[in-house]
Amino acid sequence: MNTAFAVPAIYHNAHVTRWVAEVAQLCRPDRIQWCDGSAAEKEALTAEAVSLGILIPLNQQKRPGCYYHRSNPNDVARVEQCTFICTPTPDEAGPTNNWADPAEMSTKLNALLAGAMQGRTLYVVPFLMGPPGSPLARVGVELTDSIYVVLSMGIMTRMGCVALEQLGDSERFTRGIHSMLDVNPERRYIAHFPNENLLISVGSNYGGNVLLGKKCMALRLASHWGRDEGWLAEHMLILGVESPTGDKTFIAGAFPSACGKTNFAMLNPPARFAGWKVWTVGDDIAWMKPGADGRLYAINPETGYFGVVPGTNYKSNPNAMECMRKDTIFTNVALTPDGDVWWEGKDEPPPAECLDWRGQRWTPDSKEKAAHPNSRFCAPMTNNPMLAPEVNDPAGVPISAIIFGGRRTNTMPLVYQAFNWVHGVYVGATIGSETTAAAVGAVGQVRRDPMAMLPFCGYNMGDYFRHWLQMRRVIKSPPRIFHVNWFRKDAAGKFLWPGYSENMRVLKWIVDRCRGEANANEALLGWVPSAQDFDLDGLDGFNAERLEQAQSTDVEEWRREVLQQDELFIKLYSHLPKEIIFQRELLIARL
Ligand code: OXD
Ligand code: MN
Repeated sequence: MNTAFAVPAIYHNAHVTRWVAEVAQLCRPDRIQWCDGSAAEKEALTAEAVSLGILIPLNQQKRPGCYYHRSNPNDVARVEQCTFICTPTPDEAGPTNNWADPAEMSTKLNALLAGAMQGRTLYVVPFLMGPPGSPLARVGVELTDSIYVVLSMGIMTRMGCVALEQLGDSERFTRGIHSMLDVNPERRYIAHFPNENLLISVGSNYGGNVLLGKKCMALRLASHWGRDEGWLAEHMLILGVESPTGDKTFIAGAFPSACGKTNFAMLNPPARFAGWKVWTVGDDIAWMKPGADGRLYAINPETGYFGVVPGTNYKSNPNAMECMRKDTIFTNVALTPDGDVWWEGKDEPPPAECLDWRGQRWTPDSKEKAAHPNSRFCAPMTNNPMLAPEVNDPAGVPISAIIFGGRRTNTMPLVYQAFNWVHGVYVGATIGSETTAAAVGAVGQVRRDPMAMLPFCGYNMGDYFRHWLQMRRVIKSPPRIFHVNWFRKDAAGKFLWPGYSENMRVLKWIVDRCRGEANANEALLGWVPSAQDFDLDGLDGFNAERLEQAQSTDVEEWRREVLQQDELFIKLYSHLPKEIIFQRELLIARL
């Protein structure tokens, strides 16, 4: 090994160094950089990224520490058709995943990786998912040829020495290999090898495909670990609601991509709720394990937000706006002449001219959007004014409620509570949402997205439902389960519910239900609030009648809904737990 490959002392784990040498031999980088996660390293890497044109510094007076990145226009979202679960049999991956034979996929990817890093640097990026010392935390090492990935991993994870310390001499770490290759959709694969605890991602440089700690490890691989070890790895936000008397209630929530999950995780209570606070623990992923007291405890494995930018403003998400004021990497938004960023839905009106996400001149008359609909900000969670102090607690936070939701123009009421855990699992298993720009594909169609995990569950979804059902046995005090829909419209096409900070009213009812302080009526779908139980005070243009409309159950729409569920159930038939089918029967009987 030449001196450029000399290993720093902190890399004393022989399993890591041996594997890096193997991968280097295959990919043949010019250099290896062993990352330590220090501030000096970040500064040097940032300077290098700027000199290479990968990052453009933004106006440092306005946005200190902020940088701008444009992706390849062919590489702007997760690509589910290129995402593979490589289990020994297709049945294990299930019909909702793309399966590939592990040996065949390995051969194909090794051929693509051979010599792929010539002329490039291989960065060794050790990272820790979860608070140091947490029994739930896991270590990964990503080997990548992208500086953008290294800098983003530095924001999204506990990166560097802290991960190596947690790992010690253990060989138990997730191995992740990433090469951009030539960023060609024809050679784009995001492959998961659960049995080898291995991830290989090639041909992309888009966050969801390449920040391997996130969707790939913390959801697709971790869902396997959760199943085998009796815990849950979920596509969920975690928030804490603090009452004026200081009581805190922690809630997890699953919403399909781009349903306003980050907004909800950072909700600012409206004036009506003086003295109430909402704290963010996480905005995307929750790892949840039963504690000794019989409750479910959750950690956020991440340390940053990789959120959708368009539509974010001081009304929809003031805390996210604060997050983006410093030390943030923006990708694919628009660049203004004064070195700031702009996007559709920002508070300020469009600039007279700017450069769009492709780098082309844009004016308000342009037909195309200035920012890509899936443009992102990547910001450290410590920028969030409402970051929960418990976020680094190795024990996690006790979860009192789980909320499922989707983007539905009709059918789904504003809020209802499942009758019990099994019913709640059915409610989560059947969520549907109208598709958005977060993934490649058609926009606006209802897609079944069980527990918002359709693109992220690394094994057979039928078995995943069974695992959820079985978890009831080990959680003595299970969280209450709710379903919400902020997006229902009236006959005139107007949103029924004002949403945004007013979602606090729904949250308040949920918190009160968990604490045994609010009544509910038994309805067709579950327990629902009556107008007396639901705080409507000071809500402009939303009254008890509007609430009734937002809460109404249209039996015809529900007949259609139940029939649509069949599509998923038939697909999963051979693995579908009978409890799910019984719950559907019970619902049909109630209808
Ligand atoms: C995400 C997603 O980027 O869910 O978080 O697509
Ligand atoms: Mn997500």
